[in-house]
Amino acid sequence: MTERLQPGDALLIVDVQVDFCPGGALPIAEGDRVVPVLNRWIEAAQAQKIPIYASYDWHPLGHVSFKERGGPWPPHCVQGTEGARFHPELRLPDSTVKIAKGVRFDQDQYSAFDQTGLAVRLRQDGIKRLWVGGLAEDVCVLATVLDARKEGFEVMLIAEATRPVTPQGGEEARRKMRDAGVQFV
Ligand code: VGL
Ligand code: ZN
Repeated sequence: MTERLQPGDALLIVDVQVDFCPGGALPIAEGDRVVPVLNRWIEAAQAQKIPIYASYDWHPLGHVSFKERGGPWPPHCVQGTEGARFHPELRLPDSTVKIAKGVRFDQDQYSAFDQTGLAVRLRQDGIKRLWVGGLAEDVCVLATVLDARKEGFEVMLIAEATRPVTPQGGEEARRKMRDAGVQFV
């Protein structure tokens, strides 16, 4: 695993938050299982001075994606709440670059690239290839990975470090990602 990380790589961790794990407001089956896997990747990245980026869903109260506004989701990852925190066992170093998303009042942002400027920052940091894990595979991981490919980054999806909202959604997401040139590891 470590010998495959190389200069120009980065680790991108998508939305590993309390609300997306069992017991949370929008729980994904086995969502918490990605945490120990990602911790190993975090350790490897740090050992090789590979930068780490972590996105987080950060919705205002009454967000447009919530059912109360006609959106598809129960309220989740509301700014400042316990559920919006990173999973307590995820060992993100202080040097992690964090990306807030889902903050707009008028639309959702599934992708960590959507109107965040992330592609610019990654290019400034000399990043060419992203190792990606997190939640959910068929929602925000999918959207993030497809945008990463559109922006010209190579993408390595860490299969054991992600879980879908639904199994069928996961299958479809993996097909779309494969078609977009994502490598699965
Ligand atoms: C997500 C549903 C709603 C995600 C975010 O991070 O995958 N899913 N908001
Ligand atoms: Zn959300």
